[in-house]
Amino acid sequence: MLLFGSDGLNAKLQLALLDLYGWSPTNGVEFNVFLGGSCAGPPQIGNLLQYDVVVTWTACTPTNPVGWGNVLADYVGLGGALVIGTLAWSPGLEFEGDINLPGNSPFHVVDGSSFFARSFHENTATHDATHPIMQGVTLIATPFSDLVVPDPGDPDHAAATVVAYWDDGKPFVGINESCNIAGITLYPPRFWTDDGALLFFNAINTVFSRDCGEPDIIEFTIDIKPGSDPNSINVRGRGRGNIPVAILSTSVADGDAVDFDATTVDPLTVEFGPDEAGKAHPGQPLGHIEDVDGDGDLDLLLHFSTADTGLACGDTEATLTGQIRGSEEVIAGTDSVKIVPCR
Ligand SMILES: [Ca+2]
Ligand SMILES: [Ca+2]
Ligand SMILES: [Ca+2]
Repeated sequence: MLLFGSDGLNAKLQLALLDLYGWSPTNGVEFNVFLGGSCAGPPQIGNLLQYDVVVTWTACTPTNPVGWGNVLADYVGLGGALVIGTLAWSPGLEFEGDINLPGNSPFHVVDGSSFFARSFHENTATHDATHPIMQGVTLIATPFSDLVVPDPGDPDHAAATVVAYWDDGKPFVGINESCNIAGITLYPPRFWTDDGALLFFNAINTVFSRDCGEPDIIEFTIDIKPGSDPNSINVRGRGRGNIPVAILSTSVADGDAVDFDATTVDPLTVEFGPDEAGKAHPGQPLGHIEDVDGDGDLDLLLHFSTADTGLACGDTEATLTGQIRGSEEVIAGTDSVKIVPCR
């Protein structure tokens, strides 16, 4: 692991990490620390590639911030893993260049800065307690932090995940979709309290392993073209139109395998078919809630444009995915299809 710190503030982090890793000269964890490193000009890619993980810290104005951002992006592109710690991901403090391309840094660049003391208490702060980065992290305070970790409303960073917020609701910890670049915003080691080093330890291990944990996928039952079997899909000419797909509610009491209430599915999150078509009529946020299969419980009926689904000759089944309203839980169901006309 290679650590670039600024302002000489990395000594406490280094010592804490060595302690957490049970470091000894023989355990194979090699640390290399550049004091003041991130204020200087960017390193050479060949230097970075000697390390599995690079940790950077910016609480100063980097020399050649574009060069920094480009070489770090190159490093990750060549298989490296990165933890970016920062006081603020705002002009004058952040790395620029390719590291800010979509899919790389989970940070959202903000104009201007507003630094506040912040605290994180696991009992009161919004966070994903199951995320590997947050394991054992219960309490951190910091005298300064800017509001910089990802803005899910920013389309360039929509794929990044906010793992934790400070108690005041400002973003705190984020990670990119590939799980190889983590971002943490708090004023650095000299001042933080409690689990700050553990947070970095977890982040380093997470990006090293690329293991962000997978959300559980809830399997549910769909019926493509309710009332029809086989489910013939006409992919040509006038007959194409829309495909109705029912998400069926199930209940263990009725002899089904799982309890599932189809009316809790957010219709705006559903995707269907190889091209992941959204529901037809996106301007109408709701699907049709009705008892599609006549078994007494309410189901959710949605329609999809056949052309948008990407279904084509050779396909024998189609999958619908989505999310439960107000939840990160991913759901998926699959049913058979018979594509016509096909020779
Ligand atoms: Ca059917
Ligand atoms: Ca049912
Ligand atoms: Ca029903």
